[in-house]
Amino acid sequence: MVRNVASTCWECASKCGSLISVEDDGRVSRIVPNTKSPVSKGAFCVKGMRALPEWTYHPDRLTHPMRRAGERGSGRWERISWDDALDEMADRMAAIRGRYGALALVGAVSGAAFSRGPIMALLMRSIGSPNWMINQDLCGGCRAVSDRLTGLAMTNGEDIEAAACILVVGRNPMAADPVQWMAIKRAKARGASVIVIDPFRTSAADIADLWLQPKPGTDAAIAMAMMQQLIAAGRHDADFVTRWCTGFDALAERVAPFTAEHAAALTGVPAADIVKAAALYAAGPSVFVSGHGIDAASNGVQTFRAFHCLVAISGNLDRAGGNRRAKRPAGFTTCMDLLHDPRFRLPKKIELQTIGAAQYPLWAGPAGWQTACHNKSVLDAILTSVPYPVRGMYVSGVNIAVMYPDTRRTLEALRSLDFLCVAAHTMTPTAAVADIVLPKTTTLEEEEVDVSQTGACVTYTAPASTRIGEVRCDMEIAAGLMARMRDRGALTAELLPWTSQADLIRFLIGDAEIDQAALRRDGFFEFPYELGNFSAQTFKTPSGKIELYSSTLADLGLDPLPDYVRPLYERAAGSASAEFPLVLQTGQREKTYHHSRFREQNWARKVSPDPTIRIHPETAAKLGLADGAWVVVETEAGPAPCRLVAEITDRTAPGVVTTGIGWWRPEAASPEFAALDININAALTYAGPMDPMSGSVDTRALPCRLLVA
Ligand SMILES: Nc1nc2c(c(=O)[nH]1)N[C@H]1C(S)=C(S)[C@@H](COP(=O)(O)OP(=O)(O)OC[C@H]3O[C@@H](n4cnc5c(=O)[nH]c(N)nc54)[C@H](O)[C@@H]3O)O[C@H]1N2
Ligand SMILES: Nc1nc2c(c(=O)[nH]1)N[C@H]1C(S)=C(S)[C@@H](COP(=O)(O)OP(=O)(O)OC[C@H]3O[C@@H](n4cnc5c(=O)[nH]c(N)nc54)[C@H](O)[C@@H]3O)O[C@H]1N2
Ligand code: SF4
Ligand SMILES: [Mo]
Repeated sequence: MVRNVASTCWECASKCGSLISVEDDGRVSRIVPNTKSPVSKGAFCVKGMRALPEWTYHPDRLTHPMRRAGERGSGRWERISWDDALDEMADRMAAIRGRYGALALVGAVSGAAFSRGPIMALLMRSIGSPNWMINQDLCGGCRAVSDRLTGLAMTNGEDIEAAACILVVGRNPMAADPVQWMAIKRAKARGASVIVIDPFRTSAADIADLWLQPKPGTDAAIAMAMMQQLIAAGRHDADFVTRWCTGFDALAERVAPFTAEHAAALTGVPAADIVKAAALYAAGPSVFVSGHGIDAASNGVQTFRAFHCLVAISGNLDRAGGNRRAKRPAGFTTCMDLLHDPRFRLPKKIELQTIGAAQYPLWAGPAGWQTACHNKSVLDAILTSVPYPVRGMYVSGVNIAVMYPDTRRTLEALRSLDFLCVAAHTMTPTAAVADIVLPKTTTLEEEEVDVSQTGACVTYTAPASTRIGEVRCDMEIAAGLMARMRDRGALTAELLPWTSQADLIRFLIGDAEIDQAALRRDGFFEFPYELGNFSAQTFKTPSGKIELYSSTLADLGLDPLPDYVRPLYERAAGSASAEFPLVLQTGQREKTYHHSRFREQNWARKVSPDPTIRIHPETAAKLGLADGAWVVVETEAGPAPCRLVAEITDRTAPGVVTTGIGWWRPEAASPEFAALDININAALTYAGPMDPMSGSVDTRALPCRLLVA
């Protein structure tokens, strides 16, 4: 008898509602979208439908713990029991802790949005180390820092359904977020206007009423000009500004020189289009849909500050058709809440030693967004012992070797550790250099409860499939390690009090008024919330208001007002040189893959067999490049070249070349599985320059050149 389970796909942050068919043997045979989900409304993607079950039941799935049996990266492993794996992990971590101190141990995950984030953070804190790495400096770091500084708390709360105007900036929803993409298409069909700002002609640009194609990294000038237009025409929301914002006069003065003509000169977008964009946006309600295209950049926080101030002065915060602030049922603890909860913290003097907290206090350490480390500084610490030695690492939920810039240096750092343990689903380039590899559950085998902003409801992910082999989830691994560190007298504090995922979920739900039977039956539970309750749900800034002028930035000696900061390729001395004349964009999402995941799957490799780089016909002609030819890509500051396949298309601008991310080949013979060859991060530097507010480096707008391979 087939069992039907309502669940939520957790393969990405879109959190689509799913209906899962489970066979008698406990295996999942079918996954379809749940049209009743208020989050996704029937949206879904091939990763959730096909890649996730194939990953779960793939013959290459890691099914038992393994210990390295040869040199690092030799590919020789021996099967060991969980007891042996956890005992060895505890012995080696306790030894490092004894010799160098707890701070020499670091955890690594992708971020705090999944429960494995706080589990890792609280595990490391219990051991006495505030150090855990997240890859968010390469992801949504700039928007998060800006959002917090400005006081909006609006990430993911786009109310596209009720918007009259949708402003899409640096986002490719068709590939990255089907929930958003379906919502935009529905809004468009009912007559909403769509503005897209993107150097690349995306599918969203194809359906837009207005497509602005700026030079990469120049978007802040458009936002500044849109504010200038609104303020000059008196079309900003003066009541909202007076009641809830500080620093409006200073902002008005700052944006005054940003006439449409001035912005046009900076961005290459016609002034008339900027005027039109401002007029469409002013006739709201308008929703700002932003993406990675303007994040992960050394001017990223200032770019987001400009757009966030635009949202604020137009009164589009927390109103129907605007950007909703984060909501949760009273009594519910989110993963982010857990990280900041004083009951689960180390003493401040220890947390202040978090790697990177001194240089980037808005990002790393106790006052940082997710309290994590600054990643690049951790890699430096491993290689140089500055500010102190880092000798051991436990990685779960991130493929560091492929996804961080400068693959060679990242691998060098990982290989030089005294101890590295990696939890993964298949052998990855990161796991390949570990001492111990642990087999992880997939999200078909795990239970998660979370709050979705998109649908303002609690979502439930059911452990639908029976587990394959001896796989364990993060909470179980952490609990096993906690017990062993306790036995060895190697715990500083008891900050991870749960021993099962069910315990943790009970804690997160707390005393929130949630019908848990309905949540588990339907895969979601909607809760009532209020919009615009600014007196009750206050702004978390020093002034208690939305800070157009940021007092925190002023205190740190940084620019308290948003501004246009030129992109790297215009800032670097001698760039735009004959040597590196092109501008490289990385990270463009593909429907088939999630970052470096699913590369072992034949169907995906058929759809997308090789990493491509998109080149305008004029640029290709100048370089004598043919469609389908392998090209060598070098960036000006990058450590080494990589190889990609030329795809000639007029969707990109002349001189701007665009590639994806996450390439490696599981079947490749080298220990790095081709991550040093066809992975764009092999050609990128992680050295900076860095955003002074978030510590992010540029993963786009990089001076580069192409050579025929
Ligand atoms: N299928 C799939 N979906 C995913 C992922 C995946 O790997 N695969 N990853 C998920 C994750 S973690 C993330 S962070 C998101 C990322 O997804 P998105 O936020 O959509 O980010 P990107 O695809 O990197 O880039 C979006 C757009 O930004 C544009 N862009 C580049 N530079 C600039 C610029 O200077 N200005 C402007 N205005 N636009 C620019 C690019 O041309 C691109 O069209 O996707 C998520 N969804
Ligand atoms: N140059 C460049 N670099 C980038 C980007 C870019 O645009 N350009 N994008 C950046 C962005 S936005 C992001 S979010 C990062 C993504 O970087 P990663 O988070 O490293 O990307 P994934 O490939 O999804 O890696 C997940 C890995 O964790 C393992 N894993 C262990 N436990 C779990 C689990 O419980 N669930 C899952 N799903 N996996 C687990 C998986 O086996 C897999 O190997 O890359 C960043 N790097
Ligand atoms: S977009 Fe795809 S991978 Fe992401 S939650 Fe939805 S179905 Fe899963
Ligand atoms: Mo991301």
